[in-house]
Amino acid sequence: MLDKINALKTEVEALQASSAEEVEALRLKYLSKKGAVSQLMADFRNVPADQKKAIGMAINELKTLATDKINALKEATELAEDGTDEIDLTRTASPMRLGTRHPLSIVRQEIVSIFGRLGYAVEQGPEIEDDWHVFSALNFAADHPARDMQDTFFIQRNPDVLLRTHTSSVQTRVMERSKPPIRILCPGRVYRNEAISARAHCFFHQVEGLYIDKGVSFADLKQSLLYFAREMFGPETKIRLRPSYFPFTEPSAEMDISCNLCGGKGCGFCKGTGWVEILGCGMVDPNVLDACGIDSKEYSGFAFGMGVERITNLKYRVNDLRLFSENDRRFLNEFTHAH
Ligand code: 2NL
Repeated sequence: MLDKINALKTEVEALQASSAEEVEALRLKYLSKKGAVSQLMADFRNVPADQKKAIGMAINELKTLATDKINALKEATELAEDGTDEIDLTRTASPMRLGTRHPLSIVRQEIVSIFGRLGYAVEQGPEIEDDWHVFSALNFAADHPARDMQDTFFIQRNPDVLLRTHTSSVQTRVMERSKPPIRILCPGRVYRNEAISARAHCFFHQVEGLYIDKGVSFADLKQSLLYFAREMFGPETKIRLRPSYFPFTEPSAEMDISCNLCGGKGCGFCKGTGWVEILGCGMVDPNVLDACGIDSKEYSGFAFGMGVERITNLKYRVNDLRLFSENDRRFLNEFTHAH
């Protein structure tokens, strides 16, 4: 009988299992009521008294060995089934969640690309500016309301260090340092001292454009902006210009496009008018050219400015400005396939 027990010990030590079912089969085979160990216990009654001690110990050892071995196999197969102790190198990689471009970047890039096709080069400049480049060179009167503490952020209470309120300051700098022809596009962040709401924020993004050369006319402005509107909002888009006022342009106009929601019939979005405003524009005021060292008798130009948020709202129907700066993934992920 000892030989039989020792043979079982060797067998048990060599046990292998690769699934929970196999482990359970082994448990039944060795440790259940009808298993090998119980069988030995039953046979134990017939063991002669002088051998009972040795055989009893041997059976107990076998039982402990089988219990430990089967428990170890059980643990190992459970780990393997969890996938935590083994890496399957043949498995396809899990799909990676790609980041998304910010909607304002998508739209800014599209604006830059459209005007790029008309020959406009991108220029950038500082966000912290001085009075001359933001206001004085651009024909803002000394008492113009935009210079007011209420609207502009000043830095360290110094009236000559301020956050730009429009990207025109970049154009001032380009005009000062270069000779026409000038054909530039200035995308950038601008700041206004306003209470934050769904419709206003203390910063927003602008793209301004400037074209200066000999003989540039209002007809050039109209045709360039019509091209932009059709590229941006579709070939059926119509434009209309309404007279307006800006300190740096004369004449000035605001441009509407035919409502891209109802196609111009009139709907809630365009308040029944069939038109929505998208930008401001005009012929550069001769005072601005002269202030920047460009002879207004020789050269003329047009300029325009638009809010990137406004264009994005029109294109993607975002109705709350705050969404653009909260970086909520649920919002940003909507633009995964936009570009
Ligand atoms: C708007 C209107 C505009 C300009 C910006 C400009 C710049 C220079 C000279 C003349 Cl250096 N004009 N910029 C002109 C007309 C309108 O912006 O509604 N922007 C959001």
